[in-house]
Amino acid sequence: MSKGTRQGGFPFLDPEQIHRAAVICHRNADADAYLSAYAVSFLLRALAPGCEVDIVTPEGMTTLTRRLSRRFPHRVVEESEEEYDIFVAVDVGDTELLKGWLDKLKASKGVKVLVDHHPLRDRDAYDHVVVDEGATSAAEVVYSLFSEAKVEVDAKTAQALLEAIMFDSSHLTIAGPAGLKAVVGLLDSGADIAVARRELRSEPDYGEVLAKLKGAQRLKIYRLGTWVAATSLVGSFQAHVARALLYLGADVALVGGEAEGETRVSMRSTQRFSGATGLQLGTQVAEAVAKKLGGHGGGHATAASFSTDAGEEEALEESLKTVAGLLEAEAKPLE
Ligand SMILES: [Mn+2]
Repeated sequence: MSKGTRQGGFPFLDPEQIHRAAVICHRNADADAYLSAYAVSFLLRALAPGCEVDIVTPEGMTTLTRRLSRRFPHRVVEESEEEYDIFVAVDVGDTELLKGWLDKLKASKGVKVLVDHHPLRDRDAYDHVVVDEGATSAAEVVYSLFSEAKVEVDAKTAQALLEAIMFDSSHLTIAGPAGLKAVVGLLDSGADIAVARRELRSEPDYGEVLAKLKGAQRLKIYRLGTWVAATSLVGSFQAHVARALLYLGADVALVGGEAEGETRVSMRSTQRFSGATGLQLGTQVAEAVAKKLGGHGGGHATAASFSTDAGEEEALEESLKTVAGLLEAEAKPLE
């Protein structure tokens, strides 16, 4: 297949018309978003030699991503006045996470493509979508574009995709058949799994460490029927603390705290809890409590958060009450 006449698949326009491209990550880009974008950039430059690619990270990137971006360097912009011939959004989920770039996308005549593994939302924002909700990472979906386009992955890009897949699959623990097959292909292309493990290891962030230990110190334990709930209060890193409480064995963890004049509550539950109860923390707890107390929130079945002007004690109590109500149980504190 000649590159100039490639039709139907990615990038969905004549590569000769691609001079400027923007590959957009979700806000505060994580490793899957950035490294997937890095690989999409390689693919675009292979299909349209000479095209210039910006990776866009609205509102920056996480600490780990910033470190990985030094290993996998690329031109990165948070904002830009450029005109682009093509926009490729990767790993974004909700278009809300594109931040200011959603308006830019809407206003542009460029071709808009979504490459993702999140449930498809706001289909209308894009001209073309390549979405596989069964994939554990956006990187797996990006990898499939290479074989479709018959472009070989070089060793560096293979390494980037491998690290993205490992990051989003808890080091392959939850990777599915497609993810594992992609991993084998990437290893064949020269990626190194030992290097990937090392590069994904984070230096401890002592702010986070102290928040987790304080969170454990202030822990309250409740029985909700046969389930165990844990609650705590910390000024920051509420999501990290909630996840840490699951590691300690809680089935569901609710962690609140006040910062910058508002209260934030993060919640996490185990897959086992979610599977057995069908309880959706995002819609049934975070969204519902935020609506009741005034504020906004949402999230997934096992991970959600909300913010409100109500006090932290009240917000946490209301969250616990809501979980208990949905389980038709009474929250019994354990001393
Ligand atoms: Mn992802």
